[in-house]
Amino acid sequence: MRERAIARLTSEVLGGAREFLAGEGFVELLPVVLAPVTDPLRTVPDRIVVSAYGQEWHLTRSMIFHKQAAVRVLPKIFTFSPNIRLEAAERAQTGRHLFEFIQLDLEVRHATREEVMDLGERLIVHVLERVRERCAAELRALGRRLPRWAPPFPRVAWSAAVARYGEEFEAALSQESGTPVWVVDFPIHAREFYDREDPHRPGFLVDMDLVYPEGYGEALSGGEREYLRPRIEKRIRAQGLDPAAFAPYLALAEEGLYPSAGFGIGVERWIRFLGGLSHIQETRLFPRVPGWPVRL
Ligand code: ASN
Repeated sequence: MRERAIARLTSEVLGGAREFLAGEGFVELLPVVLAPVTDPLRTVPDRIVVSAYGQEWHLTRSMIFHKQAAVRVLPKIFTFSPNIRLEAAERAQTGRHLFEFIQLDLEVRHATREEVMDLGERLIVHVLERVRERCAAELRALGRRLPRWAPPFPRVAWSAAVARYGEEFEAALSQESGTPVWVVDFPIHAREFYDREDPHRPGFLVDMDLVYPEGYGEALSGGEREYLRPRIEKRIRAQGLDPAAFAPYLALAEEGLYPSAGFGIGVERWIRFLGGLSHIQETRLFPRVPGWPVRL
């Protein structure tokens, strides 16, 4: 039964990720669901804001600001974070979008992009091998043959990917690639204000995405972070956003943030890839697909 196989595979992914990260010295934090400020995500303009106790609360779109706050307390943290992103209903057809999903979000104090890319490769291979080892029956039931990967994965600069495939390069890159592939050095306009601008290449960011092969699209996204208050404020303004809307985060930056780097992996997309599933709705017993009816 597919539902049962996918649920067991999910459990191995969560267990495998926890096992790997514990071995790397990470501490797991409990997630935040409601917050006074959340990820701006300009590509997803609609948001859910609720009023309670005389103030407004955002449903978490990502825990990016909380991750930067958390590495003030512990050097290596991760969390399985529920994210709500009100994607357009047309995105139901991509097979890759849920409007409620879980992201494995991690952050490392004083880390560089290179260090978290290396970590990401080892994490993904660890989980792939654990699933291969422990989910043979489930993979058979799903008709999935897993690939074998040997890091380091190839890299392509954002500008080279655009030159080859155009601005919507992700699908073609994913389709053509035989291994996961890194896309690095996004231009400043393409991402949110918290990714760090490269001090040696103004206008470009020290960030990255990892794209799955076989047409499954984005696996993870992250980078180094801006951490100095004046720079953060400048980046907020440059994107036409109002610094007042980010007051709690700017207050924290005023107290002092560490340099850090990290990334988030969409858990349901990971399961979709590992299970070879055509639509992400199969990854959840209670999926939230944009615009689609729900049973429970
Ligand atoms: N988790 C991502 C990061 O670490 C942010 C996001 O999900 N938008 O950069």
